[in-house]
Amino acid sequence: MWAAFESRDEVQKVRLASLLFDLEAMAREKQPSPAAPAVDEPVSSLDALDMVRLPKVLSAGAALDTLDPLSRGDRLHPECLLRLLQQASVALAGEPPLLDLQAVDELMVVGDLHGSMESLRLALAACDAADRLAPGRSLLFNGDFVDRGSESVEVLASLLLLKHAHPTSVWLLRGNHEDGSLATVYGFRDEVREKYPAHAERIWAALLELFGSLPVAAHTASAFIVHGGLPSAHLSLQQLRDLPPAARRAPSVLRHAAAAGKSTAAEEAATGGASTGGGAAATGDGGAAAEAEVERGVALLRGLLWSDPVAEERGFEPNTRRGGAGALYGTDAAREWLLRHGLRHLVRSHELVADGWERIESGAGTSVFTVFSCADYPNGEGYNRGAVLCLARGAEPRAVEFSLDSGAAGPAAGWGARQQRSLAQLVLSHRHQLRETFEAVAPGGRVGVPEWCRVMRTTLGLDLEWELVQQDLAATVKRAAVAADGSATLSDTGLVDYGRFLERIAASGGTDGASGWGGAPTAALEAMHRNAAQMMMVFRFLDQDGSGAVDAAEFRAGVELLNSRLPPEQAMADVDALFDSIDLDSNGHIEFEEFRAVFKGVSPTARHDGALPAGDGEACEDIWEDDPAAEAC
Ligand SMILES: [Mn+2]
Repeated sequence: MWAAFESRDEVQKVRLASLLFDLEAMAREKQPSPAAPAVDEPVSSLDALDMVRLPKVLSAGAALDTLDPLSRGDRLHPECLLRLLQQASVALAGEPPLLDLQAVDELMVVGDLHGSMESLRLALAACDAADRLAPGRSLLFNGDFVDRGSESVEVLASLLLLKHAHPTSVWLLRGNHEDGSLATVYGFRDEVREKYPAHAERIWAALLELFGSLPVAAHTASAFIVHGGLPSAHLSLQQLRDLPPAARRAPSVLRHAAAAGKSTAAEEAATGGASTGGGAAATGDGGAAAEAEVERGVALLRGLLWSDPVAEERGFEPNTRRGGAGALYGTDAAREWLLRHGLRHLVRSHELVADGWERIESGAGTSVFTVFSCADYPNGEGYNRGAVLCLARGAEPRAVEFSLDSGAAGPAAGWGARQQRSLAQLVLSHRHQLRETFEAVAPGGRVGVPEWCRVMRTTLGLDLEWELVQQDLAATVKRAAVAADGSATLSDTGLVDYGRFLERIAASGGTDGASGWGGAPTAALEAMHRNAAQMMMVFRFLDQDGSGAVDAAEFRAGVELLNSRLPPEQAMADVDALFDSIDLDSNGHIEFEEFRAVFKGVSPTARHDGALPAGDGEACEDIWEDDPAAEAC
């Protein structure tokens, strides 16, 4: 049931990723970065002592020997990591975008790993392939190696070492998180910076190169394997074989048509400077046509990596759940496509499923499998099993499940604290809207459970199984009756007191419990609160010198950039009023604490005196609703 919640989170992250994209481009225009230092500072000898080194000439045996120390938590020496990334990029880029695995007798497919070394270890054990592979067997990792978990570097390095040791029986496909923009907002880039502070920029550049060298799909005699799925009915295997190399090399597939038209170079620079060759194509006479072809290739990639199946006959629809990236494809769409290509199974990953795998029957003997191999996703906080899928010639696909034996409470024990917190935040940021809606449907202050669920579902736009969380979130009112003999009985009215429910959420939603909003928030502040994550990122970004303050000019430039991406009627007006309302001490700078106060809701009463017109907040909200990824698809 948390899939809906996760995908909501993902929509926000996608928006954040494309926003960051533009902000980075903006900052570069404003303030060209100084030339990178030619030589990295050496890693201190003390640090280096503990680090795992790879021989210059890496044998298969030496590569496999390195898996153990990595799984024990040892760190690869930065120079060795760089060399591994660079060598792997060359090797992977030499493979076609569509891998032809028809000759493989048994293919084990591993799904999303998301930075979990323990899940990788269990997945390899489930594949019975920890260090060797029998002839005729292959191992395919179906993308999303990085992000969300804290061991993304080690997971990726392990996969590259496995690939190095078994170049013709280990296969790596690109996932939507093997993406410069997405991995910047989902934590992988921070992990690299934290683990390799002195080498982070060089390693990041090598990682972007690696992302752009990964193949994107594979097929056996009976199955098509890709991270997300089918972007449209028109997809053909030939189209994949013909994917323009420059499109495949794109360090991010999230770039949208508007930005691409403006400045491919700025975009490349924004994601870390990996050269894609797309810029070179633009210099010739057929430059525009070549660039358009690359754009189409990138859009195709985005569709392959981001699409999701639905278990209904629905053809193709825009994938609103993912902020518009990729498509939703129905069982009819999958069946028709598979039959047309003489295939039976579509094997994809990309979605959390409770047992680590899921099969959607799509009719006429065809099916869509989801394989997700990160157990207790994300980062050990969830409760799901992981699985791998075995595709053997002449046999039905077979899943092998595994779970992290944490011994902790299972899924029935309740929600993860993180999910509870996120949900409280979400309700808090829609408090006014919820109250209005409740009042409209049930003016008396109490609402029936089905109606409560409906209002929550539609107002928050979150397709959660609200019936299951209702009792936890908003218990029904109990009525005590005292009989003549003095005995008391408690009866359930079946009604939720929505006023009390919203008050309780307000009290618990603030990070320090008691403060909540401190007073009646304006709708505008509420709308801004809703976008806290994005605005935080904006702040951190605008604060170029790290002084902890953003001045009015910087603020204005940021808003203007965002306005330039919006239809005029949605543009954010009255930027000065907005700035002033955040600049509480009126010193001409927005300090981080001021900024944060707005989003944390511990806003002093000065915030509620009408300085911030409601319209601004709503326009602010619209920016994020206006998703560039959606435009492009
Ligand atoms: Mn994914």
